[in-house]
Amino acid sequence: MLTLFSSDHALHHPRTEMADGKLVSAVEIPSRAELIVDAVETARLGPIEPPQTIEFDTLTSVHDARYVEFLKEFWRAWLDSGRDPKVHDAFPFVWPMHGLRRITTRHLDGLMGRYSFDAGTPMGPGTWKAALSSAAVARTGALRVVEDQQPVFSLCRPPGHHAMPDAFGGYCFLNNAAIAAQTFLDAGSSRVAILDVDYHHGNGTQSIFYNRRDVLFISIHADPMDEYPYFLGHADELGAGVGEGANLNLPLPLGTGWEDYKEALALALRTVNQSGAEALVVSLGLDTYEGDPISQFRLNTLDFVKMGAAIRSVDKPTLIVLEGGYATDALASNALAFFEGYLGG
Ligand code: SP5
Ligand code: ZN
Repeated sequence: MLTLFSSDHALHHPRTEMADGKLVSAVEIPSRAELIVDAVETARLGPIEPPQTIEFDTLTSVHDARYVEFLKEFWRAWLDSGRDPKVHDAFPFVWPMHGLRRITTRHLDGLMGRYSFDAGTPMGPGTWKAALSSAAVARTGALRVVEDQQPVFSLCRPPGHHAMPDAFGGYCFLNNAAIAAQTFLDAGSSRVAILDVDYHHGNGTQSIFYNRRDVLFISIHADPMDEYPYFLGHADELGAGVGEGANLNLPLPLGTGWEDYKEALALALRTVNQSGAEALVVSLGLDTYEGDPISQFRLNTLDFVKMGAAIRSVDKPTLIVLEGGYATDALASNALAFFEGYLGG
């Protein structure tokens, strides 16, 4: 199996994040990707290649152009506005909630609020370049699936599935899975399915395609009544307009283990199989692991073998896109376990 990877991911290296009323150590850190790429190499899963460059127009096929421009110019604007260049992690702290106006201000704090939805996603000097490389890894992955008619692993970092059409959050800036799905459509697929197995609901991916029927979005995740991102990912969100019926959320209780998870996965896979989709994008989060530091599902390493095998039963051109997963001591073995199951040992 081909793996796509860009060392530019390391340009995004947050040190802190906001949690529990404190600045705590960031969990979405470069070692995540390094551990996985080392494991792919050591296990000889196949070639590891860098992505092609990605065009601005590709990004704006799923994101608002002014949002992308904001990301691109952010650090320059931070410095130009006289902020301390030694401050490594920038956070928004004010948002245009209902009753306030969703305008793009001159002041950077207003702009940051306009283009984000949480305070848990640090931005630094290299964030844009890293996010751009991650999107390129996803897009090139989809192109290679089309070209080679073989499954491909896009080892994306930073992750993407929380990134909204016009807002960053959840450690995500550009929606890699959405860019991959759009790439399949642009390459001739009439319909694409996205299966999101990250522990957290993929609110960004859902939002991008919510009014469309050419992309089916299916997500298995911790019940947002009890878990981030709280405000999307509930079972009654079915899609809207012509997209009604093309969105399926399967929220599960905190503490869910494989016995219950596999039932939801079976339903999700039946739905993919019956969808008429001509390609599959898997948003692979490894944060469903029992030892994940910010998550509360109970899958173990052997369960990832079963997950990989189950997903492989889908007979469609498939791209696997990395999302979350923060248990650095187990990321390599969990990723390899998934691919052991997926590639058939
Ligand atoms: C891609 C992805 O997995 N993003 C996840 C974003 C989660 N952000 C909220 C994290 C809140 C963690 N709070 C943990 C408290 C532990 N005491
Ligand atoms: Zn996650």
